[in-house]
Amino acid sequence: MDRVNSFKFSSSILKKAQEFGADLVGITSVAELKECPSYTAAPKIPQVEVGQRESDLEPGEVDWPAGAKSVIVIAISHPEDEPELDYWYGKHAPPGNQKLVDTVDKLIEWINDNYEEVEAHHIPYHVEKGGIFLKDAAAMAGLGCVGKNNLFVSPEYGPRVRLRALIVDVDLPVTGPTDFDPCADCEKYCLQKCPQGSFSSIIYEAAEIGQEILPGRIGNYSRFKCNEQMEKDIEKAEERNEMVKHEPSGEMVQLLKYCRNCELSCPIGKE
Ligand code: B12
Repeated sequence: MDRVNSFKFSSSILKKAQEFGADLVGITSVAELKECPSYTAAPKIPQVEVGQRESDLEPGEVDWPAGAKSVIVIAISHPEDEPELDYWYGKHAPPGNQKLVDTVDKLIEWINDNYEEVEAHHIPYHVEKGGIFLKDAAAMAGLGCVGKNNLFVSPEYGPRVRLRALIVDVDLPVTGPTDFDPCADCEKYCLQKCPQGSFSSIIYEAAEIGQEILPGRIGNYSRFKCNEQMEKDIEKAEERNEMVKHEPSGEMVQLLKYCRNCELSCPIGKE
């Protein structure tokens, strides 16, 4: 028995997360997550420079907080008819990201107020800053699966969600994984819609990476091609020079819209 009643704690946290804005919430264990495909593949997969900062962490290495036991992962829906949730406002991160940050912050504040014996940590987004692989966490927490588009896909919202997590130093009952797999019999609209052909050929072999579960499931997702599209999106934003007022800063900023074809083309979670 832990220092807190883990069943009571976990059922309260699942309820609170939804009250504070999460559309989906689940729990997985740190021990299980450490064995997941992204952790074992990342050290063997060349990384793209994604505005990469100086870091002492090796690819796939996580700066787990001391005593880390359970991951609470939340998802916030980013529906097609609310595209602005995903826009970058100059250097300001998308409003949807702010929603995720606020929800996790509120949860941690609630834990601190009600369970002072529990240590809770807000996990950063960037893996090189000690973040975790969020799609693996969401799949392990039973919120859905990792689809052929290499995105986490939920029954409720398809891949049109964004993820974030907090970690606590208490063993909690896990909520997953599930056997949900809508990609099995799908027409693979997502793979055809990528403007860069990021899924057009196998680039990672199971023997080379040392595991069967690969990017895009079968090793056909190229993060380099995908990243090229994002670079083009930045160029397009500069050409368009669409200036808007950012709230709450009040600054006039340039709007940046990244490609979302692999998620918007997915039929799952659409009526
Ligand atoms: C770095 C990064 C990028 C890089 C590289 C992407 C990559 N996959 O490598 C770039 C800039 C190219 C990028 C692009 C995009 N990204 Co990005 N990205 C990240 C980040 C920070 C880390 C991802 C990473 O390095 N993964 C590790 C590499 C080694 O693995 P992988 O390619 O994902 O492949 C693994 C999985 O597929 C896994 N897997 C496959 N099947 C199964 C089954 C099970 C059961 C499990 C557990 C795992 C598993 O195994 C593979 C390894 O062998 C995450 C946030 C985070 N902290 O997790 C966001 C994240 C993955 N990105 C996100 C999004 C939305 C995008 C884009 C749509 C761009 C956009 N408009 O925002 C594209 C889509 C790319 C795609 N189809 O995969 C979301 C995805 C949400 C979702 N529904 O899944 C995340 C989670 C951020 C967030 N806030 O929610 N991204």
